[in-house]
Amino acid sequence: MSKVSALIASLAGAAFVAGHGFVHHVIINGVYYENYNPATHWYSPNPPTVIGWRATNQDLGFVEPNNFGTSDVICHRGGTPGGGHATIAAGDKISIVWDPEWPTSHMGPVIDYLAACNGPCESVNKESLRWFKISGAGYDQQAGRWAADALRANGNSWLVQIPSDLKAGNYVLRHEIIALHGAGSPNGAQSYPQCINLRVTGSGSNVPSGVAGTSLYTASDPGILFNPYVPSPNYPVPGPALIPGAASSIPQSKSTATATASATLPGGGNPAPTTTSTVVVTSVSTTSRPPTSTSTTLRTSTVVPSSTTTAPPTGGPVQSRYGQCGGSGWSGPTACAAGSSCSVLNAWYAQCI
Ligand SMILES: [Cu+2]
Repeated sequence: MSKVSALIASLAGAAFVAGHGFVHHVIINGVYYENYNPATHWYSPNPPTVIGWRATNQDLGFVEPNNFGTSDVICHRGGTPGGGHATIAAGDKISIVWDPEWPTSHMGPVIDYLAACNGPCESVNKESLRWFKISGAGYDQQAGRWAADALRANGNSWLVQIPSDLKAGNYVLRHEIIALHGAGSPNGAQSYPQCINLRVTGSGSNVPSGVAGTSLYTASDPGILFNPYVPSPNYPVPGPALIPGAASSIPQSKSTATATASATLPGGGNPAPTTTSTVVVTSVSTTSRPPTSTSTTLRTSTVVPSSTTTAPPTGGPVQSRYGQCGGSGWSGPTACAAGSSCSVLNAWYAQCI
């Protein structure tokens, strides 16, 4: 392959990888909580304790319909519970912020479920969770756009309201975008489920019944096997019906963070401060950053390694954002695409973030 065609091939690959994403953080009543970052925490020897579930979606990819009957669909591939949780009052709203920007090509619904943990969510068996749908937005005929487009237009974020009559307790929030750009073909839809541990407070008594994650969808559901390339699609949002009283979505707006908090541990405390000298990169977003006026619970900081390369490449191979750019034995590109830089996560892995 010539150098030119090799470059074209690598750029094409970069474009594909950039078409995916994850929930970078959430904001609850002005408080910013870092989420699990599959692109950095997985490789870190000392990742922070976060509210989000750990998973093996290092490619920022998806779960395919042929796996909708497997546990991978519950809280993404290989999902295991987040080590902490955030607290939210029933009736309050949570802003869920994706990164990088959700691609315009990936049209589809945005769906949110809750499941009671009946104990600490940090040690829950995901197979035991029973999910009920608190919102599910598909194609908005009036606005003429998909929920995923509304999400992108809303600063790449989605606002969800916890039912005001929900019984207090520990719940997992399963937030999901389903990308439909390939859904006209069998096994062509893409599910991006993201799970977050919440402790809900309040005086309600409602615990809606739900279904197992592996029973949410099948590959042949009308909302999974669906051709989106028609005018004003009449799209059936897949999965169980909304719980009584729930709206397909609430009016969307962006949330502003005025403080940052770390995850609360199952027993109620905060994680011990990180005192190691290990480099832990906790923020990769270029569109939004933790506020600098922080509460005392902020425990991690963004440490940019001294070996970071920020100069834009002037030639030679370029790695795309979230791709590998260094580490022991690495012979691939060491320059990073514009907007990202090469950060050393450990001796074996450096990454464009
Ligand atoms: Cu994609």
